[in-house]
Amino acid sequence: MVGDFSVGKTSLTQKFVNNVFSDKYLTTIGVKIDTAIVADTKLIVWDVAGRDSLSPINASYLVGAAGVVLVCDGSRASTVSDLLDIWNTVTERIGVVPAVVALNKADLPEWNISDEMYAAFDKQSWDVFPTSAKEGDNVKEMFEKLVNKLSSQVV
Ligand code: G3D
Ligand code: MG
Repeated sequence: MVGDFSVGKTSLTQKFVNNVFSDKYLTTIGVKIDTAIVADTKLIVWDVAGRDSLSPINASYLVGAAGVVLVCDGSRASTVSDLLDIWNTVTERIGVVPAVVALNKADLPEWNISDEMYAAFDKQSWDVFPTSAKEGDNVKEMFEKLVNKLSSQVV
């Protein structure tokens, strides 16, 4: 799970692995590792904490990752454009791996994703899902798509 601080990495992970959403998550320390079985695949989810999910230390957690979930907060434009930089960090570190994008907080009325951003996303080999960790929308679909890409080795 990569993306800016407070975009919903932990909430999406917890919604998927435990199917609960709490408005009172404590900021996690370090990295939390969760597992979920999707079809015949065991998915091991690394949820890295801190203000910068790809600080040099955190970027080392990328090594060995089979794929990434790029998470942004659709109501905060900077977190959306940051995904392109984050993706560059990922590919420099581990190459092009299967990736899905969660445009999270889709339940919020403010939505700050420009047409340019959608066009930039279209150029990438990503599958993009508007998600809500709060209401559950598209969370399962997003993780299942990643697993599907991992199993079929489609980047
Ligand atoms: P992070 O792990 O990326 O840092 P968190 O982000 O999962 O800790 O979420 C940060 C804040 O956003 C939390 O609020 C959380 O409740 C909220 N949040 C996460 N996903 C959603 C969503 O889909 N919709 C809405 N409305 N809020 C969401 P607090 O207030 O606890 O900091
Ligand atoms: Mg977190």
